[in-house]
Amino acid sequence: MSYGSAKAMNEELNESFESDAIRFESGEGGLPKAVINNLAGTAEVYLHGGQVASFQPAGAAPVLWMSEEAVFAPPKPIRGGTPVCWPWFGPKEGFPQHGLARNREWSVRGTSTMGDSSTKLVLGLSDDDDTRAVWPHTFDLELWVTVGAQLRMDLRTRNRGETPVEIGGALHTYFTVGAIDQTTIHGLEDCEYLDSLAGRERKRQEGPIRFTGEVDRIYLDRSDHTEIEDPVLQRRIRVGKEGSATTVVWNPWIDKAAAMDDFPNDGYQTMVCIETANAADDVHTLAPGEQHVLTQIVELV
Ligand code: TA6
Repeated sequence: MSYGSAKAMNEELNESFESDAIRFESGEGGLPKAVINNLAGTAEVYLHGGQVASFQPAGAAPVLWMSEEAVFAPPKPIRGGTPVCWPWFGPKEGFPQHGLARNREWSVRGTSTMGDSSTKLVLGLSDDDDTRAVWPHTFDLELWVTVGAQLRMDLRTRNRGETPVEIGGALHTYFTVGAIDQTTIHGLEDCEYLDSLAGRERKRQEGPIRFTGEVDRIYLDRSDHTEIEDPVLQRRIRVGKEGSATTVVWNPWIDKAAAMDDFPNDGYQTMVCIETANAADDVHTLAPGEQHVLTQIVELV
């Protein structure tokens, strides 16, 4: 995006949507972003990919992790925050991994201040010739981002076609931790999972999750939340969810981190992904006109 067009776009967006708590400006790579700042918290959301890039409750350290080597150049997805994986999670023969939503520009559909003084931003993506060439369906997708002491993301899919459509995906959130080898994930004890490092072999989680190597698992998890225990940053992050029966846990560890060009070699030490998903068999078949909402709620507890 050229500087001139980005400047004009931000001026137009601010004319329509700016308030005391939200404004639009050029971010990394000159890409347009919403900057949300209210008494309870701050966040930045890029229109590219409809991607929350940061979240920080008032008085706390940043909660989301962003790669220092992230590339802000469409169509490459931004490495950090919450990439929106949709309408599928993971690899799909002949299609882009994690779907088509995270490498396209979303539009701003509205902003509002909620009763509790949190700030809500609504972004939208609907089908066009380009998306239909990749995935031949008519849809409307909205991401509602609500920022306060919590970060709430609601991903709402509506099937606007004449035939049923199968929808999967994930809110693929990267969290900052002080040290991965001292981090514990609670809430998935005794849960079955598919081990993506072993051909999605079905296994069972013994006790809380700790990290001594690469972890890439789809937990068949119907509970409503997990928690990240971080003794280094002396905090616990609660990751609540609705509309999801699978939770993905991922840390690339040394070799996978070194293999990614937009990920620092030592970046694995201070991040973990907890992804609120509709992955594997946890997909939704929507009749024409039907909708599905996938929700993730992040807060310090
Ligand atoms: O969420 C885990 C995962 O599916 C891993 O297998 C890894 O591929 C990660 O997503 C990141 O995928 P990306 O396409 O963003 O590099």
